[in-house]
Amino acid sequence: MWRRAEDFFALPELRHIGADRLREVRAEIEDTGTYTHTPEELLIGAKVAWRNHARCVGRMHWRSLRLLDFRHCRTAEEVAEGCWEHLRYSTNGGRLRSVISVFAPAADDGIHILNPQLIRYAGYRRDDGSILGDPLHADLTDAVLAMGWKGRGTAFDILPVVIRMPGEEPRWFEVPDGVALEVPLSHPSFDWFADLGLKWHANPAISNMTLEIGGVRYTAAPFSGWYVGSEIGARNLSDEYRYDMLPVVARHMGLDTSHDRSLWKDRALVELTAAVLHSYRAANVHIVDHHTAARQFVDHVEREEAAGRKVPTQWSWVNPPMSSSTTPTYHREYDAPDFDLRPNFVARDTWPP
Ligand code: NRG
Repeated sequence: MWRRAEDFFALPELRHIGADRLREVRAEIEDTGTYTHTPEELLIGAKVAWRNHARCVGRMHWRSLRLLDFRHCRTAEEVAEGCWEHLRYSTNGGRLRSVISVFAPAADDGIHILNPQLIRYAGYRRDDGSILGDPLHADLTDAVLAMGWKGRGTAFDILPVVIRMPGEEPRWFEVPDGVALEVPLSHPSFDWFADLGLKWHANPAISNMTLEIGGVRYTAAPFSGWYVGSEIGARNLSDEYRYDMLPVVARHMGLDTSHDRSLWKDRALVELTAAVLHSYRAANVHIVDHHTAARQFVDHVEREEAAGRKVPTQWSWVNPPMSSSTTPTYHREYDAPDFDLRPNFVARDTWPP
C-alpha cells in the first residue's frame, strides 16, 4: 500500500503536497493497512485516472471533472440516494456535466453497484425466445425479477439499481421519477420516425468500474459525461443483439433490403444517428457528434504529447462505430494501451455472473 501511495504522491499534479502529509499517510498505513485520501487528492486521482484510461475518447475534458464525495454513506439506502444525487447533479436538466461520485473504498469486498450503468433498460424474455426491450440486459432483468421487482413491460423500462454492501445480500432500488431524463426520438425530415416510439436516456453513467488511486480501491464510483450520438444510433438502437432497428428504419425509408449492395444498413444507420443528434438538440440535452468528439480527442492527444505525457489509447475504442475513416482518430496511431497505468479505472465482472 505504501509503495502505491508513494507512486501516487509522486505525480506532478501532487507536487505541492508536503512531506508532512506523506508522513501522515505512512503512519496511517502502518496503523490501519490503508489511508484516507483528502477530497483534493481524490479529485486529482480521479482526473488522472480518466486521463489514463485507454478506452475513452472524451478525455479532452479530464480537467473539468467534478467530485461528489459520498464516502460517508454507510447503508444501501444511502448509497442509492447518492446515485440519485449523481444523476440529478450530472444531468443538470440536460446541460450535462462530467461528474464522479465516490463511495467508501473497499477494505476487502467493497460496495458494489451491480448494474453496468445507473440507467439501463430492461430486456424481458418472451416465450418465443425473442426479447422485449434491451437484450443486453436480459440476465440483469431476470435477476431483478427473481428478486421481486416488477416492470411495466414496455421496451424502455428503467431497471432498478442493485446495490450490494460488503457482507450483505444485493438489494434493488427503483430509480425515482424525474431522476432519469429521457429523450423521445424524431427525425429532422422523416415524419414517420417519431411513430417508431424510440427514446433513449440522457446520461451514460458507468457504474461497474473500480477506481484505483494510490493503492486504494473505490469499487463504487459511478461517473458520467455525455453521449456521443453514434453510441446510441450506431450501437444501442442498431446492433442486432440490441434494439436491432436497422431493418425497420430501412423499410420505412423504402430501401431495398433484399441484398447488401444497396447499402440499406449504412443508410439506415446514418438516419438513425441523425435522428438521435436532432432529438437531443431539440430537447436541449447535451450530446456530441462523432466528428466533433474525434477532433477533440486528437487535439487532446497532441496537447498531451506537447506536455511530454503519453496518451495510452485503444484504437478500436476511440474510433466511432460509423464513418470512422471520415474522422481524424482513424488516421493515426497511438501510444499502446496501458491498463496497468495508475490511477485508472478497472473493469469489473458483469452481474449476474
Ligand atoms: N456506450 C455506452 C456508454 C459508454 C460510456 N459513454 C460515455 N461516457 N459517453 C452506452 O450507453 O451507449 N461518459 O461518461 O460520458
